[in-house]
Amino acid sequence: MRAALLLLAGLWLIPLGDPSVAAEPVARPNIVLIFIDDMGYGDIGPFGNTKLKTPQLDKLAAEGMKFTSFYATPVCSMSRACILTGCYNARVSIPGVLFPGSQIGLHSDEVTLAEVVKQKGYSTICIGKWHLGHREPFLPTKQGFDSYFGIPYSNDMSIDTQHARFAEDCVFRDGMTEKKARAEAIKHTVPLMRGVEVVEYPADQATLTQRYTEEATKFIREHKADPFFIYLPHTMVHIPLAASEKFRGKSDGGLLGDAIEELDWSVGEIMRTLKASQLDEKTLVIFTSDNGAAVGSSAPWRGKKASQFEGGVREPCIMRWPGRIPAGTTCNQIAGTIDLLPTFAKLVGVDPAKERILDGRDITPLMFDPKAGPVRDTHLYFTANQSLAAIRQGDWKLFLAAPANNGKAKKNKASQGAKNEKAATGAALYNLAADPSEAKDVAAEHPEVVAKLQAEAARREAEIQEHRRPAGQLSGTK
Ligand SMILES: [Ca+2]
Repeated sequence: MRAALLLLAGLWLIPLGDPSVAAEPVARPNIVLIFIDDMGYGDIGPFGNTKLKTPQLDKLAAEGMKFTSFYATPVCSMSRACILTGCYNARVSIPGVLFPGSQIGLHSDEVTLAEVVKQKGYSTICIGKWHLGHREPFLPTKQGFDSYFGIPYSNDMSIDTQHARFAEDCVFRDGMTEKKARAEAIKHTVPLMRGVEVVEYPADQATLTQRYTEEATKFIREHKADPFFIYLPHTMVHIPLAASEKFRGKSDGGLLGDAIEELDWSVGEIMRTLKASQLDEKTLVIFTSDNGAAVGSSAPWRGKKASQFEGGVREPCIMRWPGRIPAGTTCNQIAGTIDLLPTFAKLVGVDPAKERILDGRDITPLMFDPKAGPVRDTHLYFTANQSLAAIRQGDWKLFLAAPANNGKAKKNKASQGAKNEKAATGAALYNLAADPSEAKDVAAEHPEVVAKLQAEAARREAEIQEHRRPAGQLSGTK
């Protein structure tokens, strides 16, 4: 009936699987996006871990959809650029990792996830590790988030002694003073910020997961009536690992296990709060990670953090939205963090591609139908230096050359996964269906596939270089 009325009005309704889903053009769910740092594919129960207890994530997966070909990138900042802009990091000129001395950040002209949903009146908050520029013009509150609470970059870094802006009531811990903070940058000692000001230094990392969770649940309770978007890029499980007293020493997986089990608890608290607020059915919850395991497990894939093998970039991902995403299902199609922006845009009813090229695609067809065909059959693997290292098309994956040096990220002890790449030299072709662990280079047997993928890679990289957009610069710097 509704379709007929729309037809009479001159509109055409494209059926997408279940017609009751397709007939609802704009759903405007609340969105909670949980983005773990350095957690690998094999680190949690739903994706095969048998050692750690992750009952809340097991439940999330049982009530939602697991994605088994969900791509992020090898390291932190570039991964955040992808998830927030819907583009490969090379298109928005964000390198692998930014540092406390970095003068750049995500360009203010980029339209972030928060700015997309803001157009439809969403309340937005960023809680956790930002890592897209710590200088004031680049912070979350300048990129569409109403508020921000978290650390500006990785927890193994140090304070920007020159530019940190301390709140009047900043809590200085461990005998620290502003004078001492300005005098020396100490590794593994980072500021905790609210808005654009430092509110605690050094941040008490053992309680961050707990405090981020409290911030998120408070936000949910306070925004029951509005649509909202919570972006929760956790500080854990990047090294130095930490867990609160309640979880420390409790898991069978050392401090990493404790931290992961605390993150699982955090997911449970958020779900409990959504239910108590009667927002369960109105909320899309997404759980994923920014790159492969640093100290944990990327099993069954080859490689870990910083690698372009699947273990560096293919992440556990769970999406739950009762009544919309079929429960207990799995999607094996190619998808990834770059697809979230066009997907959110579709869900809230915004056209994000009007003035800019996006690399991601709307993956709602995958979310709503586990039998759906591919939305995009190609994925590009960019390096920290923003060059193209590999391309996947369908089941074929071609390394264009020896996997590139992942730049500064390699210096990080947590990035030792890069070592695992050494075996691959020159162009190498893998069939991910027949050989998911990328053990056997079959380039010599399939020269026509190599040639086709090389041509496609060259075409795609040339397009991105041609339409590349700059990173944000501080005024007065180049
Ligand atoms: Ca990371």
